[in-house]
Order: sequence, then C-alpha cells, then structure tokens
Amino acid sequence: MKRNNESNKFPYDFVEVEKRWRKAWDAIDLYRTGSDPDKPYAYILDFFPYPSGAGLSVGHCRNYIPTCVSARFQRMNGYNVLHPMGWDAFGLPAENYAIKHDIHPRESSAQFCATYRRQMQLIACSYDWSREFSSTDPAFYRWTQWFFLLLHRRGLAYRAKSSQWWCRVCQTILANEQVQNGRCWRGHDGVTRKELEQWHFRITDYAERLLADLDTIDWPEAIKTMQRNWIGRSEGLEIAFALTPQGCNDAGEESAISVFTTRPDTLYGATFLVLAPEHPQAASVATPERKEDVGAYLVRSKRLSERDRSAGADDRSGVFSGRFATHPLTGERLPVWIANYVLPGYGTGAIMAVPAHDERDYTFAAAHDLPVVTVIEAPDDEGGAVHTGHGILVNSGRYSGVTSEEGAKQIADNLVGRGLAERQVHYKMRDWLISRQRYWGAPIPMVHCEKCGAVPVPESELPVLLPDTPDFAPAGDGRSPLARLTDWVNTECPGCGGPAQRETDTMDGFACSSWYYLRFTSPDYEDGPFDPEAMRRWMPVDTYVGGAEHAVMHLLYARFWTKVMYDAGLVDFVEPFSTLLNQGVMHSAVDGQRMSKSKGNVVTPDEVVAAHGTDALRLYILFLGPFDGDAIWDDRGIKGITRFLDRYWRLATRPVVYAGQAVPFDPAFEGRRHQTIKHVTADIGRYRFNTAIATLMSYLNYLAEAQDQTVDPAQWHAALKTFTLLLSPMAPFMTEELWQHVLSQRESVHRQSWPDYDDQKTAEKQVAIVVQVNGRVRDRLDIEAGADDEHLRAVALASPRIQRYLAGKTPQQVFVVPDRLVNIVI
Ligand code: ANZ
Ligand code: ZN
Repeated sequence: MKRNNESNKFPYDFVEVEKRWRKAWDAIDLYRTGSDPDKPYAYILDFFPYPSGAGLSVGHCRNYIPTCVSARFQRMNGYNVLHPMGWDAFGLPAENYAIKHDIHPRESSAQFCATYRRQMQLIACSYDWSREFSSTDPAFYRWTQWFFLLLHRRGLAYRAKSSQWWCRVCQTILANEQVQNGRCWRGHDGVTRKELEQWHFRITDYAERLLADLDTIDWPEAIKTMQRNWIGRSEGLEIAFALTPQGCNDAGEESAISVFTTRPDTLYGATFLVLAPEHPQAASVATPERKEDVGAYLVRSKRLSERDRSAGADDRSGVFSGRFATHPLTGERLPVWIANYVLPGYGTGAIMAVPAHDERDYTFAAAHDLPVVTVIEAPDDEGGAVHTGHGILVNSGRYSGVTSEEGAKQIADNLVGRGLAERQVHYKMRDWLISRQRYWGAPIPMVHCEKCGAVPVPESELPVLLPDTPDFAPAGDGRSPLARLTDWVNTECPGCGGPAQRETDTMDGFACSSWYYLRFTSPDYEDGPFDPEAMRRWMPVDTYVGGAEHAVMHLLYARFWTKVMYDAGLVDFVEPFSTLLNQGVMHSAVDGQRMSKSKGNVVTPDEVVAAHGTDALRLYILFLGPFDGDAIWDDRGIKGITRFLDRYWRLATRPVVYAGQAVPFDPAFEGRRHQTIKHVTADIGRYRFNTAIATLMSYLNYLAEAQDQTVDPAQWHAALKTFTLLLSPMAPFMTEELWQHVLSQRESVHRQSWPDYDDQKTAEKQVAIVVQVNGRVRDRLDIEAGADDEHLRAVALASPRIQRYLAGKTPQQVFVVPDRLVNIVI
C-alpha cells in the first residue's frame, strides 16, 4: 500500500459525531445490564456520590471514566456487567443549599442529581440508567428503615445518653468517625461536646470480625491499615491498685483503681497513677484537703475544648488528689493524680504512669517533679530519650535480667494468678452514633411511649415518610426540626395503642450508603430490600472504586452492615467489596492545590468537552498518570491527546492506493498487532490506562511508518480494526464512527468481542529495563524490546515500587535510554 498525499479528506466533527452516536446508542439501549445466563457476571461500582451544587469537576472524572472503561472492557470480554449509578442525596449539602436559597431540599437535591446525571452522560459513562435511584426515594429509604429495625431486633441498635460530638455549623451530632482534629467531616472547625440521648449501632460487637476479615479482601494496604488503627485492638492487662485507706470514714468508697496497660513489663517503673477528669472516681478519690483544688480542675477540664486535649496541648496540666495507691508487687505508695492527658473513653480511663518508658508520662512527671525509675535497659545507648521499646528488665525485683517481652508474660501470669489483674482486649473504636438532628434524612422508625418505652414501627407501616414541610431549618435548640411538627410527632403506640411520640431524629446518611450496593442488583424489588436471586448473581461487588477519604467511615459501616446481614441469613458473603481501588487526587496546575470549588480552581468536564470533545477528555484523564497516583490537570496537555486522535483519524480515513500487485503476508506486522493486543489487554485489566494509551500511541507510530511501505490490504484492515477495538472503551465516539462508517462494520463497536492474541505470534523480545529514582536503582522491569520513550516512561512511572518512592511527588525530569534505563529525578 502506498501513501496518498492528499490532506485530510474527512475532517472529524466531534460535535456532530458525538450527538449522533448518543442518540443511536440510546435507541439500542447500549448499556443495559447483561443477563445472559451463559456468561459470567461482573459488578463494577463507583462510590455512591453525594451530589452537591458545584457539579462534577474533571477531578471527579478520575473516578467515573476509569470504571466506565473497565465496564466496557468487561462487556467486550464476554461478561454480563452491572455498572449502575445512583445518588446518596440525603444530607447537608442539599439542605444547606435549600436554606440559603429558600427552596425545599427535595428540589435542591433533585437539581444536584440532575446535574450529575447530565455530566456523567456527557462524558459517556456507560451506566445502566434504568437502575438509577436516590437514597431519598421512599421506595429506597423504606428499606433503610427496615434495616434499622433489623439491627434493633438483633440488639444492635440502642438508645443511650452520652456526651457526643456536636458541630455548630452542621447543627447536629456526629459520629466519632466523622470528627478528626476538632473538625467535622464537612470541614467545619470548633466541634464541641454535647450531652444528648442518641441512637447508636453496636458496631463494636463486630470489632474482632471487622479486623480479622480485612485479611481476606483485596484492598489497598493503606486503607486496611487505617481501618486496623481505627478499630485499634489492644491486648493488655487491667490491674487493680488498692487505695490506701483515708481515716475511718472510708466506708462505701471504691477501694481500688483499675488501670489498663499494654506494658505489664514496666510495672516496676510505675511511679504514680492518673485518672481522667471524667473518671467516676475522680471527684470522690480526693482527700478533704484536696477537694477544692480537684473540684476546680474538673470544672476547668470540662470547658477545655476537646481539640486541645486530644492534640496534646494540655499534657502538663493535672492535680494531685491527696490519695495514694499500693503497688501490687512492691507495696510502695504511689500518688494518685487527675490529668487531662488521660482520656475518658479508652481502657478504664485510668493509667499507671511509667515516666521512664512513656513519653507523655515523662512530660507530666517532669512538669510535676514526680520520680522516674528506669526498668528497661535499652539495647544500645539512646542518650537520654525516653526508651519506649523493649530490652532487658532492671530494677524489677525477681524479674530483673529477663527480656521485657518475657517479663511481661511472667508479671501478667503472677498478677492474674493472684486475682489482682485480668487480661483484657480493648478497642479504640466506639459504637456508631446514627441520630442526626436534621430534617433531610430518613426518619428513625421508632415511637416513644410512656408505658412501653421505645417501640419499633411495624414493618407493614414502613416507610415512615419524611413529612413535607417548609419549616425544615434547624432552630438552634439542638432538636430536630421534625420535633416542631406536632401533628406528625403525636401518634399511637404500636404496642399499647396509647398516645405516643415519634422519634424525631433522622438517620445519618451513612446508613443509606451501607446497603445501596445491594439495591442496584434489583432496584424495583418490593418484597424486601433486594431480590435474593439477584443478590446471589451479582454480589459481592467485584471492583469498587472511589476516593481514599472514606477509609474509616463508609467503608467500615458497609462492612459492618454486611456482616449483620450475613448473621441474619440475608446474604451469603461477609465482605461486600472484593476489590477496592482508590483513584488519585486531581490537582490544579494553576495553584498546585487539590481541585475543589472552595479553592476556585475547578475545571469542569463541560468546558473541556465543548472545546475538545468527550473522547479527548476521557483519553486525557486516563493518560494523565497512573490511575491511583495524584495528577495535575494542565489544559495545555490535552493538545497531545487531540493530536493523537487526529493522526488516528487521518490514518484510518486516508484513501488507499494499491500498488497493483499481490503483496506477501508479513509475519512481523502481524506480530506487532498481537503484541499490542497483549499489552493493552493486560493494562486495562489492571487499571493501567496510561500505559495502555502509550502502547496504542507507539502502535500508531508503527502503523504510520508501515503505511509508507507495502502492506497486504487484508492485514492493514485487520490492524485498523484491532486498533479501533482496543481504543473503543477509552474513546467510544471516534472508534464507533470509524468502525461503522469507515471500516464498514454493521454492529456497534461496543458490542464486539475483545480481540484475541496469540502469544506465539507476538514474537516479542523482552529486555530488562532498569528504573532509577535520583540515580539509584529502584526497580527492574521486563519490557518488549524497541518500546519508545513515551511508553517506557509511562511503564516506569506506573510501577508500584517506583510509586512508593515517588510518594505522590511529581517527577521533575525523566530520562530514558531506549531498551536500557529510565531515570526519574524528584
Ligand atoms: C503503662 C505503660 C508503660 C504504657 C509504657 C505504655 C508504655 P494502646 O497500645 O494504644 O492501647 N493508656 C491506657 N488507657 C489510657 C487512657 N484512657 N488515656 C491515655 N492513655 C491510656 O495504649 C495502651 C497504653 O496507653 C497503656 O499502656 C497506657 O499506658 C495508656 F512504657 O501503661 B501504658
Ligand atoms: Zn405504649
């Protein structure tokens, strides 16, 4: 075949082409969930989005475009694919927007969802929209309420009064997971404590299983570690320290203080005890002479913001109670203190302080001139720092000379044997507080009766509809706005028929997202939350994709609900999401910051599609860097992608001039085709879209050169078809246009089988490429010989080992020596 020098005879008009195919695909319902019983099933799911008024940015596209490519790829690989979308639409963004703009949250949330849907359709996400639902649909939250009752029936939902996090901006109570460093999860500062009667889910009953089953799922190690730390399992000892009696009026007082320690080996180094100010014995333990000072300290602690306390800003303050406790092994008298650095919610709320081997104890001892006794010898001289590690015991009576690990066992055996201590496992995790004093949520389906207490609403009366009222703004009195709707509140007790009041709090939105993935399997099912048969077909979710920020909220809650469902015989699996992937964060090239509306650096898919088309946007997002690495959006970069699409279009549409004589079959040309299929298949399968595109770019170069030589027309046609199929999940429009109108195929390219390759024919020579970071060898990769620079760079940057060295940083420079070496400079 000979090159024809005529210029672009068929210009590509993406506006017209995209419009035409959108319509055609709608007409054939292209993305309908497969239901062929002879095919395997794949469930590919995005995190349940929480639509906000700002709409989608190109940052969000880093979630939705890769999963779409994966879904298209799996369909072509012969799977029935479930790839649905819906809305986590209860909650504050819609409600706050509604208050500000004086509309109803029902309207604001419908608006937000419509914008998200329009944008997702714009970027050609291949969702089966027939399964769309919103968590605010009564047909959905009916079952959220049903799950509440299930948890209640199983003793896993209870009401308790406790001091809880309160966000003054959100005007609601928040769960522990939703507060970090004094900020609520919506980013508001100044979260404080409030005493309120609240509904909780007993997630702590599942702590052990939530921990153990992490080993069975394919999730990023970082997320597993965050969950492990959040659950915070500690094996230790609860040791009773007898209080020395004070005078003769000791009757009725607790005569011992129980402390929790994970380091019984340090017992001989304990020089004082410390109680949290909230400890029930904190006030009573004080001697008459110290009562006043202790009382003043307790009042002061209450006022102190929780943030300062947990951040360690108040680690030196404390007060002596005047009392002493007896060391269980030495009989020594240890002073009992009360101090803020001991937290109320953990262990027993009291500790034995070992200043020689614990940093915070040391800081406190130094501030109050308390004795420091070294009981572990550091393996090598660490020069003065507090030695918190292990070593050989000293100053420890008959335990001196053994290792601290061994000493811990012996001391524990001794104390447990004499009834002075008990082995205990403590968890940092707390029960999940689910009451919210806000309007825009699913009402908690309970009724309060003076005679019967808290009574569940009968299942037949679900859903408890959220009453429609214009009066939905919080009044600032800490009560739910629903409490003002007395007609709705006053009801009949389902137990005794007497007068009763409805629960007026609504459920945390995370209740909805704890089970929505099951609803997608059978969104119209009415006899239960989901059709058991559909559940068995699709669940667990094969690939679950979303941002890493949900590590300890949604992802922990959903695991918990799944285990409850398993225990109730509703599902036959214990983990909802087999494989979890986190996409990287999108930064802006303008200010280097994370793209977000509040920073004013957002680029929308709408503007990019208007300027360059959907295919270009999709390819650019995929090509920006490794899927799970952070990336920088730079408008200028998209040029390279549009040039690639242009060249592909020209190559495929260029009229062919035949040389006139028969051309022999070229095995090398065929080999390159197989090799390309092999690489792109492996890369898309592993979410390495950037290297898949790099492979196609180098194949395009190869084809452009080959066009100058003589190629068998049948081989040429096969190569173009292969190229088009491989690119089709990523650039659905141009490939469809070429497939049907240039390559003259009848059926949609998106209904084709993924091309096969024959390993024998790839005839690849592999070379070992050394990858360096700042000149040091960090990885070796086997790559096909002759790969171009672009490809080598992409493959090197995508290597998990190299990514660890990069730690999210963007390389300054990347040097490539073909077939030999890539050096990355950071
Ligand atoms: C003595 C000791 C000696 C401790 C030593 C540590 C090191 P993890 O591992 O996180 O579970 N602790 C116990 N309850 C506490 C509370 N309510 N507030 C603050 N600190 C508390 O931590 C367990 C350790 O944290 C316990 O072991 C206790 O200090 C402290 F060289 O006891 B240790
Ligand atoms: Zn009653």
